[in-house]
Amino acid sequence: MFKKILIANRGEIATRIIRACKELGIPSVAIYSEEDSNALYVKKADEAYMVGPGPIEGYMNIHRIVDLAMKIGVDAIHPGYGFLSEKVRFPLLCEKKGITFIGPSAQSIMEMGDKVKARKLMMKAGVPVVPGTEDPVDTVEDALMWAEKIGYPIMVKAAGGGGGRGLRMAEDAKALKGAYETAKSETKAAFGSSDVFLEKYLVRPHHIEFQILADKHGNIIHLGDRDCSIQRRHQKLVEIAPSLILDDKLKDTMGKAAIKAAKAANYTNAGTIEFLVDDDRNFYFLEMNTRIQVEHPVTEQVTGIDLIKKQIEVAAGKVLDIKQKDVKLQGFSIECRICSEDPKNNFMPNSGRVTAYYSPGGIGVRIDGSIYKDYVIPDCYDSLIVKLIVHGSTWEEAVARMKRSLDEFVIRGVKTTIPFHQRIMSDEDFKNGDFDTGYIDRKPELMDYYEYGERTDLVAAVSAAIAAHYGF
Ligand code: MV4
Repeated sequence: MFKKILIANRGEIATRIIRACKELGIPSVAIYSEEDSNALYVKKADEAYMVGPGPIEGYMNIHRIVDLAMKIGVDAIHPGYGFLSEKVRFPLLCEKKGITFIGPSAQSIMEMGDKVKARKLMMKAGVPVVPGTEDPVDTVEDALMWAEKIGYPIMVKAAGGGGGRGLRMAEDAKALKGAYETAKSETKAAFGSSDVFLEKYLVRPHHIEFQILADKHGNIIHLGDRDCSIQRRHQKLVEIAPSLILDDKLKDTMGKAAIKAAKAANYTNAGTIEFLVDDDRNFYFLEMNTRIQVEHPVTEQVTGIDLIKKQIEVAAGKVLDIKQKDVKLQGFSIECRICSEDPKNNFMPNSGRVTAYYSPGGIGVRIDGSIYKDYVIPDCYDSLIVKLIVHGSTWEEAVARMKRSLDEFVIRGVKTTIPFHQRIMSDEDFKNGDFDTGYIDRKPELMDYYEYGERTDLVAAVSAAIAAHYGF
């Protein structure tokens, strides 16, 4: 096993990884920027080192991080999500310096990072992909020709994109000309490569993903599915496990396809296969995420498997000690991403001092967080501050549990997405499992909720009534 693990990340995921290290009895090392000097994860780690300069650059400086790791006797690095987690150079440098990267190989990251390569690999492996082009489309004439074959509406996608970046939709040939040209010119600047490809545009699909776990000895299993359809501008808001819309037979088929996909990518460690599912329950490979994801806890809650510990174990070369038949999903789990944002102001990030913090608890409640009372939330990082995760034996119990946990949750000083999540938990469509990727956009009524302290009109009216009654 590893002697010491460095966490090349910050915030809630750094805390999450430190917890796994502690349970495994492995010392953990945090790195932090000046802005993160008072962060919770820095206090929780066994050792912590400031990296800089600047709020972001320090976390992205692979040479500095690897040099530090070597100097202090670290033999493995966990990248978390974001930052260096999907940079091909990072595992390559780690390998060169004899440090284990807790994640997949550089080769897998590179292949899955190129969405054209990934699609090709999946087609070859017999995993269904969204109907579209097999190769990059180099001219507008080719785009028009392919679009006729595929059928409108068409999605133009950047090969180097992913996660909602570099997407353009076109309803007809006229729109496609514009969409193709903009996509092409934007792509070069944003992703280095100017390759774009076409896919049939699926209307309001469900986003269903499968968690994969693979060791270095050829054992690959899946840990069931998550429905991540509730998103806004490609930011996930609520994630659930397992999904409510698939029957057991389809889940089994998709799970097997996910394993086939991971095998085709020669995959090791934890990863996710994303599928789009249409109203007729056709499923299509969308992309593979070669990292641990923000929403991994919902899978942990329904499987009882600690994904971070498994990542560490398989990275150390251990044989996966779970067989597919041993993976049993129990009940339902929901995660609400609590962000320091104001949903009513276009989800504008909100920073500053947390003046009060009371977190929920009780049966089936889990908090993966990074804040505390008097902590000052910096304005230079992602606005995700806490993940509230619940587990229930039924869907109804999980929803009720999430609602009461949100009701218990007090965070003051910054606006958060808590009241917005409370509104979703009371929504009939949500409760009925009736949601897809168009859910947030087509339901403006979700913005009808009251912020803490917002109803000063009621306070004034009640005061006036009392005053009138007593004749003040
Ligand atoms: C699509 C699509 C419809 N048709 N591709 C957005 C994120 C990126 N991973 C791919 N995305 C989509 N690709 C085709 N051919 C619709 C989306 C999409 C979406 C996907 C998953 C979750 C939320 C979404 C919200 C809007 C659009």
